[in-house]
Amino acid sequence: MNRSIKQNNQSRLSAITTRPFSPRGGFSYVEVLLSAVIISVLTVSAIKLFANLGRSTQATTQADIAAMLAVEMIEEIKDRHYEDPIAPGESLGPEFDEILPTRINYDDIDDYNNWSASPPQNRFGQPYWQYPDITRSVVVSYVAADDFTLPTADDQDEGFKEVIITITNNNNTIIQQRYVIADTSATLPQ
Ligand SMILES: [Ca+2]
Ligand SMILES: [Ca+2]
Repeated sequence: MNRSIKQNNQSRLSAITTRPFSPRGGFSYVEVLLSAVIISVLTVSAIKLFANLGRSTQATTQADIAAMLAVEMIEEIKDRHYEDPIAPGESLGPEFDEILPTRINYDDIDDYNNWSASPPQNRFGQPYWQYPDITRSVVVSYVAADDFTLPTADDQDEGFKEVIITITNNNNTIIQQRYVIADTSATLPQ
């Protein structure tokens, strides 16, 4: 405590207590009481701070898990063909022989359209039991070549598929990620 503050405190305290400030530098009764209040206020603040930090850490962890699940899914999807190699031009979704409880037979991007699993599972159908309340969903659609924000007319394929991956926890969306994947097999006009 510097001298000016000490002097200010002394004059203020002397107005509310009959006990004089100790000239030897010791705490008067009121000063100790004030310190106790300050310590107690600080303690309460610290408790609130740690409580908030706890919530923040939980939210961060959940966001991290959601981001990880979304990245895992898009990594898997972008490794698939743009179109089904056996039945190109079919409607969006898995082909007849690919409809299983798992994604094991998915071989093109739009096979993932309307895929959803809770808890999320890997490609082979192994559930991630550590995330029982989390749902991972995918929607695939065609977007216009000249404006990726617009769907194509009549689900025409203009060479771009939009993939939206949504991660929810008890129906609350944690993250939603949108990707546009181009048909790199398409030949450019000469
Ligand atoms: Ca397919
Ligand atoms: Ca397909």
